[in-house]
Amino acid sequence: MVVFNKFFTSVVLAAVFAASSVSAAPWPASSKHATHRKRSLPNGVTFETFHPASSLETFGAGLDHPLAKSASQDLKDAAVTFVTERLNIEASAVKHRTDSATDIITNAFLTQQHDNIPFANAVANVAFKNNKIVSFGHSFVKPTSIAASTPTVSVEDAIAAAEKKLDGKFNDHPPTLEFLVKEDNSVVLTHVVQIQNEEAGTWFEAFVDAHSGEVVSITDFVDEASFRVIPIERNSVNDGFQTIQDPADLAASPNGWNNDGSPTTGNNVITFKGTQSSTTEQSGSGNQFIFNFDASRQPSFQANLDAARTNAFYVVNTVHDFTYRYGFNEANFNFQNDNFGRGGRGNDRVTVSVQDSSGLNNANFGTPPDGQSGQMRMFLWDRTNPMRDGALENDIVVHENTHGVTNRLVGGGTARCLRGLESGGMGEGWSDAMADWSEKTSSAVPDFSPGTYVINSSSGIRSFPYSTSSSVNPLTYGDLSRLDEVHDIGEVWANILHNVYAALVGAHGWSATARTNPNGTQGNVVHMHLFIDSLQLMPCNPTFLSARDAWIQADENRYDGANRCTLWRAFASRGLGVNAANHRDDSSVPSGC
Ligand SMILES: *[C@@H]1O[C@H](CO)[C@@H](O)[C@H](O)[C@H]1NC(C)=O
Ligand SMILES: *[C@@H]1O[C@H](CO)[C@@H](O)[C@H](O)[C@H]1NC(C)=O
Ligand SMILES: [Ca+2]
Ligand SMILES: [Zn+2]
Repeated sequence: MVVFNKFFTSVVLAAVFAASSVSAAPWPASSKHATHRKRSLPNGVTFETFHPASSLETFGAGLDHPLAKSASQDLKDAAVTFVTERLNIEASAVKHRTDSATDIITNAFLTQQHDNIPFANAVANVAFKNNKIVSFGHSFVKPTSIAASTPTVSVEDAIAAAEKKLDGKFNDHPPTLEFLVKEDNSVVLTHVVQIQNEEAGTWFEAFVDAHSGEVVSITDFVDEASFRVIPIERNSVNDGFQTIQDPADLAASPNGWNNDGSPTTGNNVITFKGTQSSTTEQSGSGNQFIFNFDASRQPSFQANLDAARTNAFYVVNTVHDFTYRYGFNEANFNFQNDNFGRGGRGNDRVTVSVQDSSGLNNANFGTPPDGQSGQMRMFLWDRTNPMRDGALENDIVVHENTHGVTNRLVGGGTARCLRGLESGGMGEGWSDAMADWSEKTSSAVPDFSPGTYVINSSSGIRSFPYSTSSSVNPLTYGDLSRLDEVHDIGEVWANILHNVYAALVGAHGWSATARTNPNGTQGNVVHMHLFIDSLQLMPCNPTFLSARDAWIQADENRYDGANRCTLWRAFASRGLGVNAANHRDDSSVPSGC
């Protein structure tokens, strides 16, 4: 406990840690959005997970880092020293886990630790630009007690307990030993093991108390959709197929998407039905995948199945390539089998199961940590006859794929950092916002409704179209006080980002080559840079407020704050003004805007 004595004596810390003393603050019930999430598992078990509150400090043009003037210029050391000084804790309580670099910043990811054992849910991220610190996110805690560091329950017994509780099988991913902070800030020692159930489509990381054998928490890697080749900018079968020559972006996929002669399997993605050996063969040599979709027949009709596997292959590769251009690359935890020696962990291309038999009228995406494949499952929809195939509605495929992007970019590849209710809600929002971005064909910003094809209705699957009109879509930040489901919360965030996009395109115009050229000055290019950059600045389990601050700082980092007022006005127009807090709207902007 010596390590944490300073927590109790420091006055400065009262402010820094106010956010993590959950039990002490008489907050509105909705404040639990940031720190908790309830889940009901398919086997009837319910779990409420706890995620220590996180905060984000941004520093504009940057602070000098503690080692800037010393002999050691090592950013790892600088990050550790900065965190220990800022939080007034011992260096032995901080562990550097990994870092990543973009074209403008370097991010160090750290964990709280005790006896050299990392904390799973108390983490930090420090971003550097030009040798200065531009932002600091963290969820470190002041433990009330810490369990003994040597397990008294074996990992085998922990696996057995997790398999039983979560109704699945251990998947052989190597278990780890980590501390876990509970809601009362007591800290338990846990065996962390992955449990999957292929038929039920579940995939969990279980935290099993290494002294009591109890399953104390989970990470649910699967983002469920809950939705009440077609060129990427078109949406579905209804907008027409087109034969596209050589769509791979060789800057992002140097060997192309697949080899001549090979089926729908490549370095970034494999699409199949049932088992991974059931891919679609080329219809002709030279990477031809030309299948004539027949709308009058069921999805199981051979040409329709081949069209679905081909379209999903095309869309997931396209998302791989354009997000790569904006920084979701090997070193930033993307999905590829071969990383060509450019950092990060490979062997984790996206696996896409089309017409997956485990569900209907839905889709989902399982995002494990960097180095394990993302798993997309696309289902059929039975609202029409013939049924419709989710793999043939691009906004659904892009939505699912984007769960992988956001879960990997926030928190440095652990896939643990969008698991609270509010952060999980933003995960849903980003997924719709990415689909919104990818379907634009001009500087116009029409209302956007995902899921129109699968349910055969122009209203789509959300409550309101995303819109710049408050009468079409009235959602604002303040609605979080009454919403408690991730897709509902996601609608608020996606609508805010729709308005941010409109403001940026209004200010800077629109580029038709944004997907392959990130160097443009146009608004859609700026939007995607800030979208991807901000994910890398956010703390683990961000809130709407810290996410907004990350966008503002991302603009400072990349554009010297050129869009600061544009962004503030757009956020404030939907309730996220400078004085927004505790799910209460505020429309004010900083002075000078
Ligand atoms: C889709 O909706 C339209 C308009 O309501 C209807 O005419 C059409 O038959 C529907 N298609 C299917 C496949 O149900
Ligand atoms: C964008 O700029 C970078 C750096 O100047 C350059 O390497 C890259 O080729 C450019 N990309 C395009 C598509 O022009
Ligand atoms: Ca990877
Ligand atoms: Zn989703």
